[in-house]
Amino acid sequence: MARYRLISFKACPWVQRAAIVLREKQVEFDFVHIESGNRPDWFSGISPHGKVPVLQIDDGIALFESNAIAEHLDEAAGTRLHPEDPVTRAINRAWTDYIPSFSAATGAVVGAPDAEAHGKARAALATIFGRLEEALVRQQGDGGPFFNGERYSLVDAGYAPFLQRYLIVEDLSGDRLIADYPRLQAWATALVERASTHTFPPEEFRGLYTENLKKRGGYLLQEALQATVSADMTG
Ligand SMILES: N[C@@H](CCC(=O)N[C@@H](CS)C(=O)NCC(=O)O)C(=O)O
Repeated sequence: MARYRLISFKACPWVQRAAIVLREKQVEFDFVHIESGNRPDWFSGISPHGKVPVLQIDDGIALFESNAIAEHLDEAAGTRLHPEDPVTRAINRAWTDYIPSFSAATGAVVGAPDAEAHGKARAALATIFGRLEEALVRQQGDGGPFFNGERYSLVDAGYAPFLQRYLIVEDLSGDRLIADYPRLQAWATALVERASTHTFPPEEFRGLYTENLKKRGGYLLQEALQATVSADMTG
């Protein structure tokens, strides 16, 4: 069995996607957590884009890009997560290709500097949520809770980190857009409840992620995060 090392920033959603696939496949691996602002010299030698995740196999080959890593692991280890039917598989790949758009849209809602920009970002996110809701209705039929219904897939592994973060943002802000999209809400909940989603205990991760949100600033969470800063200072 190959030996896997996953080079990581602790709160990176793309790293988490790779880690989820490793956990779903029950493949043993070691995390090597590094810091964005303090990269070891060897990192530039194995990461052509200077990004994490990198999956090192047997101290030799180093794979990069979370989607390529997920696809490789699906072929190389354990039971396939991709559906067998070629058309369904293509649909799944189309929706994993959509993850960067989804991530950018949730990021825009969090990072919008003022009320006007936030309103626009929220409307754009609602359109994306609507598209995903339709896709879930088509893929799940009467089933669920995962993207294709009962069987967990690479689409689930890809969206889980972003839906987990988005639910934390909604929790902090009290702005519950996802509730208008029942399939999406149920999918997000099922993913957060799944053990493989979590690299850190949920409360610890919430703390890590909240620190990142504080650094990002942004109109939506200004008040909520101000309240946590005050609580930190008094408690
Ligand atoms: N498309 C890449 C995105 C990876 C990515 O953006 N990773 C971030 C951390 S979450 C990164 O390493 N950014 C470079 C930096 O922070 O300097 C993937 O899917 O692996």
